[in-house]
Order: sequence, then structure tokens, then C-alpha cells
Amino acid sequence: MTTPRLRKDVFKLDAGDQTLQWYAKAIHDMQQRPISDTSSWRYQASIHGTLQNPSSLTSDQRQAWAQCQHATWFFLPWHRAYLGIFEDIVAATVAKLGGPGDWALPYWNYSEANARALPPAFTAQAFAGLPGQNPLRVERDQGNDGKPFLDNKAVSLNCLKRKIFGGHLTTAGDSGFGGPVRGPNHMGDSDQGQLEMVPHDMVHSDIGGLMGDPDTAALDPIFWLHHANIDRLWEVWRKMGNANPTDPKWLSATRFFFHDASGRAVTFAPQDVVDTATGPWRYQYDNLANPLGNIR
Ligand SMILES: [Cu+2]
Repeated sequence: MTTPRLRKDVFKLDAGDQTLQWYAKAIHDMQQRPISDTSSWRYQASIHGTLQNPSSLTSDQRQAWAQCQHATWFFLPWHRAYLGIFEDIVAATVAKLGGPGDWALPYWNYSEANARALPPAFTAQAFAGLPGQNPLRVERDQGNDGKPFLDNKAVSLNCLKRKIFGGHLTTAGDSGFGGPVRGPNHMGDSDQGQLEMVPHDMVHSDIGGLMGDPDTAALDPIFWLHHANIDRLWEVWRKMGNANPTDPKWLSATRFFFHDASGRAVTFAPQDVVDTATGPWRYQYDNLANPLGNIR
């Protein structure tokens, strides 16, 4: 691919834009693949977490599944690689199904006042001419009625005021923008970074259902648009003049295991993914404006 993918605001797509129709069709296609296929919907979701007993997993699954990084300064780079591979798989599936060659994951900017509801495509009973129920509509505690449900507190962007990426567990209350200096850490509900707590956690728990549990969250198609926004906010924060860690402990000491879109085993360190334009996935966001205005 020569031009970087453009990740767009899901609430500002042009009338007639087909991004979500192709997303739904690709998900439907991925859902037909066996879980042993690394590009299947269920394998991809299992990388984040799984309800399956570890003793029932293959050695590959034990290495590749239930790897999501939380409450650590690896939260953002791990999820960036996770999204990049998923976007590659969806884009390849869209192209295979006869869709455009430049499909990119949209993001959900719920902090905007007019975007506090789920995008309508995610609540419709039927969508994109697919048989059966719309794959974008899944079990949720809130949002499926199409009404706004996220309040100002849930989608506050005060995290952007934090100047330091990596927080210190010993300093009460300062877990940093990107998470405390520790890890890798798969699960752990305490000492999360500021962005991870709000809006990240709030949006997960307010939607609830599959999204309310890390072991099932990535089975909800909105998960990926939520995390695209979290990934975008990392770039907004950097563009505000803040810097990523330079410590080799963050940049290069830890590598995370994945399968790429072709199924090949690959590893990434944060230094491989910090630049979205030259990294393995080459994408941009259509809006990196500072939402706090002049507050710095
Ligand atoms: Cu999440």
C-alpha cells in the first residue's frame, strides 16, 4: 500500500459512505472462519481475552491469547499493534469481497456532544443486506436503543492535561497519561493510566455486555472503533507537545507476540509502533486537533 490509511470520525462519514457496510460484511465473513484461523473473528477477539480454560488451549493459543495490556505503560502500544493487525485483516477481507482497497478503521469520538450514542449502524436490527441479525449489533447493557447514554464525566478528556506518559506507582494519584511504569501486565484493575481510566474504562463499562469484560470485549464490533479513538487520543496528546518515553525499558525491552494478517508469527516492541505514518501499518487520523482548546 502506498498511501497511508485514513481513519475517519464515524459520526462524520459522508452520506453514502460505505465504510460501515463493508465493516459489517467483513465481520460476517470473519465469523464464518474456524477459530483455529488466526484471521477469524473469534481468534482476533481471543487475543484480547478469552473465557476458555487455559488448559484447553493449544500452545500457540496460550502464547497469543489473553495478552491485552492494562494498568501498565504498555497499554497504548500493545493496543496499537492489536488494532493495526485487525485493520489489516478487515481491509484484506473487504478487498476480497469486492470492496474498496483503502478500507480503514473509523473511530468513535464520543467526547463530542453529538456523538454520545452508539453510531446507528451498531444498533440496527438488519444492516448491509446481511442474512440474520446485523453483526454490528450485539448484547449490551446500554446503547442499543439508539439513545445518547454517555455523560460528560464518562468522556472527559482531562487525561490530555497530563504531561508525563509513564506514571509512578509510588506517587499516589499520578499514574501518568499512558499508564504506570511496569509490565507487561495482562490484567489488573488498579493504577491505570489517566487515558485508560477515562474515557477508556468508562465507555467499556457504560456499554456493558460483551464490552464490560476484557475476556469478551473485542467480540463487540464497537470495541475496535472505541480503541481507534483511544489510539487517536494518544496522537492528539503527542501533537500537544508531549513526548513518549525514551527509556529502553519501554521502547525496546519488551516485545509482544502476534500473528500478522497473513498468519505469520511476529513480535512488536513499542519503538516499532510509535510512528503511525512509518510504522508497520501506515495510517493517519483525519482530526488531531486539541479538544481542550488552549488549555495546555
Ligand atoms: Cu479497551
